[in-house]
Amino acid sequence: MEQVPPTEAAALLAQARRVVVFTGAGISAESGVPTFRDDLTGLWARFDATQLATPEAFHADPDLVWGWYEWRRARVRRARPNPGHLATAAIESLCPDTVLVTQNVDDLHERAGSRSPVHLHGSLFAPRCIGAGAHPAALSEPVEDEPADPGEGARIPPPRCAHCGWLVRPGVVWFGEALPEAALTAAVEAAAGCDVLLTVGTSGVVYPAAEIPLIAARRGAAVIQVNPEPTPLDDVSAVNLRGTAAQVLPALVAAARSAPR
Ligand code: BV8
Repeated sequence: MEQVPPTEAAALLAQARRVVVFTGAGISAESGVPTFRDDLTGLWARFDATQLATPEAFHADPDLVWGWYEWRRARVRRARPNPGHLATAAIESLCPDTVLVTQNVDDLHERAGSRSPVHLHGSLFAPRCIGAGAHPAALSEPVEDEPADPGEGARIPPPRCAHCGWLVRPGVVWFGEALPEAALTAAVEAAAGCDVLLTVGTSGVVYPAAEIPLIAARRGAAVIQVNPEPTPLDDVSAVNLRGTAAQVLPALVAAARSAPR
């Protein structure tokens, strides 16, 4: 794929009628939220995320897995959206027909002002019971005298469903589980119809989510990648902006605002 000079990225974005922004864990890294590539610590150090984020891990040791998600939820609650999240929300104003598709389970896009991100892998803030009813479960809100952070490696017994008594599980998509059909359909349709797909902070290795930028490229969209490291998406990207989300995205949006439309 011919590499277009970075200054062209702003022109591509300015002239786009339909935009998809596709984000991964990297966009939340500068908010202090660990990515999936980061090594796990504490009790979880002997695992990698792809082993813990599975139904088998939860079945084998619900306290260990629920503790990991409570620790992650506490990290996200303490985090703030970074300039990368804010610039992503600004793109939605620059180009009204923008669809934000995220693989992330945090709520930093929403807290940065993005209207309705498509969450392909669910949310840390939507636990549900494992019973047939998949009843939504209330989150344990942090109370003043409780430690804001349950501590790395905390084993925490998952709550029980108030409706049916089954265990409550995180409301995320684990490895080996199907993605929510409506979210995946919306993401595929947006990718198939966009002029520009901006992919930010993803290693592009987890499927079927990793298919989204490829669908856009196959349908002739210009893919712009923001990532400090090379990824499998380098080959389909018209522009590879080697840098971090918080550094690159605000500059890209500012340049797009002043570029001819
Ligand atoms: C499924 C939620 C089938 C949980 C996650 C082919 C087709 C279909 C499936 C497969 C397939 N091949 C293999 C599979 C199986 C599997 C898979 O893809 N495995 C991988 C490991 C090979 N896929 C699945 O299991 C999926 N389900 O296929 O079901 C099915 C169908 C019908 C019925 C039943 C079953 C489900 C996958 C979803 C798993 N859940 N998250 C949780 O969060 O706990 S995945 C999780 O990891 C993320 O959500 C994300 O999607 C993925 C990768 O993370 P990234 O976001 O890319 O982040 P990562 O850490 O990897 O990389 C960070 C990047 O950011 C790096 O590139 C780094 O350079 C960059 N970066 C760092 N700092 C910055 C930065 N960039 C910018 N700025 C910075 N500051």
